[in-house]
Amino acid sequence: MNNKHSTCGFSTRAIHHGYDPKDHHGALVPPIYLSATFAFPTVEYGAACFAGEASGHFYTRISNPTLALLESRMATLEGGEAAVAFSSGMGAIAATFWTLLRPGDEVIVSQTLYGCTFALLHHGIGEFGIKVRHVDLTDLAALQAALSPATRMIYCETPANPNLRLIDIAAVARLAHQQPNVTVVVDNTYCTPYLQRPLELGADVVVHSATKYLSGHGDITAGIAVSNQALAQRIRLQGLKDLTGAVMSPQDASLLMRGLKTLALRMDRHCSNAQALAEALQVHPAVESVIYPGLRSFPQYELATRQMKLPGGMIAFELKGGIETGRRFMNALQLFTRAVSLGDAESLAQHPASMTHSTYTPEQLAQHGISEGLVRLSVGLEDVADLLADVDQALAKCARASVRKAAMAPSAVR
Ligand code: 4LM
Repeated sequence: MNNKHSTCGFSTRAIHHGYDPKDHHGALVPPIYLSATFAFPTVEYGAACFAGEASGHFYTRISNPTLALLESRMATLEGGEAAVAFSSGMGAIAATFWTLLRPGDEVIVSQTLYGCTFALLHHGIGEFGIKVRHVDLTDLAALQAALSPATRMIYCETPANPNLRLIDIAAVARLAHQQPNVTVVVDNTYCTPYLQRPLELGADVVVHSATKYLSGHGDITAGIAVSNQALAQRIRLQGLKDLTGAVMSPQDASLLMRGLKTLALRMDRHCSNAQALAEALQVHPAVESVIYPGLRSFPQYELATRQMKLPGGMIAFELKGGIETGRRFMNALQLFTRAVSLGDAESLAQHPASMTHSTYTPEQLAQHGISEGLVRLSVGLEDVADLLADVDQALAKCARASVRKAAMAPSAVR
């Protein structure tokens, strides 16, 4: 693989790393190798490939030239040695868990997680003899107390989906690595390596839903795990090859590489649009509270500025009047699309408690800091003036509805 850009900047590597048109008939865009299987020159060579003694592609569930190029790009962008491509974020997360955890092990996970990751822990690995312990990882004393000789993994999202709580990756990794055999895994979906690089802060594995910002156009489901050579190889040969089989398709790898070329540009725009919207929401009289790492009112503002290059494109907020007003707001949006997922060019709005996090019971939602009234915005790439206008008209509609409702209430009639 061509590595002549390995010392270049982030965007140059996102566009060029590992590829030279000269090696591919001058093709500017890397070819898509659709082949599921690969010819062996001899039976002996085939056997050596299977024994791990010869390099070369032999079956796409294990490796493929298009996937290999994507993986090398993701590895360099995350500051890791190797990456493994999956057919979804959940594929990457499940394969990492199944590879690294065994019955009798304990995994310490942060309080708030994406709904299906939470479900995988509780209905998946939690039912196979692996103990799952939710710990407030912002409290290092609580983490210290929770660590035991059986702890094999610490897993977190930072910022967390959907309430944007941050975990100090360097502090958690330092504490975790005082004990042997603890792997720190960080879901970096909300940030991407352009905003935050957990491996450089001491984490061992980074996982992604590449369905989101990395691909950026809402047209694939994909996942990635990035780590050192040894761990990535274990995740590939156990988690991917045998335990899940959740391999990315070569076509999706090509679309994902196209997305990576504009990742830095897109993230800058997502962040500047989100900052403007968060500031506008914060001063609006209909709004109860806004959670956005770029606001000085954000409780972990200092950690956000230290750990993240920019505050990201996701906002969570509550309206006065709670979820009823929140529903009216979301139904009144005209430019924002009512949809789950995030990181697309289109701005999206959704209700975590009844959608992405409906895998939590109402008690678990309260316990894990996901309030019923929370509205989540994935701020897209549209013109910020149009986004502000849409939010403003939707807020005006729900405020008018609240005034009407108050006027019709029996106490007002009297
Ligand atoms: C959503 N999220 O929030 P796949 N990790 C994080 C995520 O937000 C997601 C996944 C993993 C949403 C999907 C509907 C932090 C997904 C899972 O969907 O399996 O690629 O990623 O809206």
